[in-house]
Amino acid sequence: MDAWVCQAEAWAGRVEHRICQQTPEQIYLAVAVIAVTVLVLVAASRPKSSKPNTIVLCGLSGSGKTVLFYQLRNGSSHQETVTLMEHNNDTFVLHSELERQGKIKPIHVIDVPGHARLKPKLDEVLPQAAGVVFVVDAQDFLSSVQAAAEYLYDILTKATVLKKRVPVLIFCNKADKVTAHSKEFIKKQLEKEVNKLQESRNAISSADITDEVQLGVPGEAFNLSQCPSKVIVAEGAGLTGNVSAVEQFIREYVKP
Ligand SMILES: Nc1nc2c(ncn2[C@@H]2O[C@H](COP(=O)(O)OP(=O)(O)O)[C@@H](O)[C@H]2O)c(=O)[nH]1
Ligand SMILES: [Mg+2]
Repeated sequence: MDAWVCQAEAWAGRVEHRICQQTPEQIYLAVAVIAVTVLVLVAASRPKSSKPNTIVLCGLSGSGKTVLFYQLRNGSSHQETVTLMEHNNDTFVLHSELERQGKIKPIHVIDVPGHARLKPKLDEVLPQAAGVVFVVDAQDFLSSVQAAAEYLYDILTKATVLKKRVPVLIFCNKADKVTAHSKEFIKKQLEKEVNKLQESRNAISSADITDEVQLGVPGEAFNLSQCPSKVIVAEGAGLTGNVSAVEQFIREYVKP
């Protein structure tokens, strides 16, 4: 044991002697090298922050989600075996980016069927969402405006969407049809319907006090820009490949 202590003391003495021989610059440099090495090692050993790369496609049945899904993935609207209840869920590089050089981050896209029976699926997928694409049938819009507004309201008031301010793109689909409504019209109508929904829900909930979420500013007509989440309205057509608004939205929130 004594031999060990002697040995250690001799070593310490030698190290001290060596350090004394160095210039202050050399000592600073050595300390800096050690500090940088430690920092690099700590940074490398930390788990990588996993930013969400999931985009949720939702909207009423028939709005064009599945066609949009194939357009984003395959660059064509051609669908593989489709059954009504099946949902498409895949991770891929956008078709429009296949030609691009370098490493491109793939995107996880989930097509949530609009069928009411499958709505619980939304609660399952929304917590992982980097963005939501809410598809609206711009041609057949007026016959389904109430249902569409209810669905949109549901999404905008989900706790996870509010908390994480998940951005939402309202994609007015089927713009290839001459009779399709404009995105400005659709936005106004949806706001009007959401306003009505909010008023009727407030009337009910003020009777028995609940902690119902309030979208927008009390006493003011509802406007999508009042939502905590960023809500964008754009138009296009999945069927004809006019989906650049969706691709831009995806790339804004899932960086390549
Ligand atoms: N004209 C036109 N029809 C579309 C477009 N997108 C989808 N459709 C049609 O709308 C119907 C429903 O599409 P689908 O993708 O199955 O809707 P989903 O129920 O939301 O998945 C199909 O007949 C599609 O061919 C579009 O951009 N333009
Ligand atoms: Mg579908």
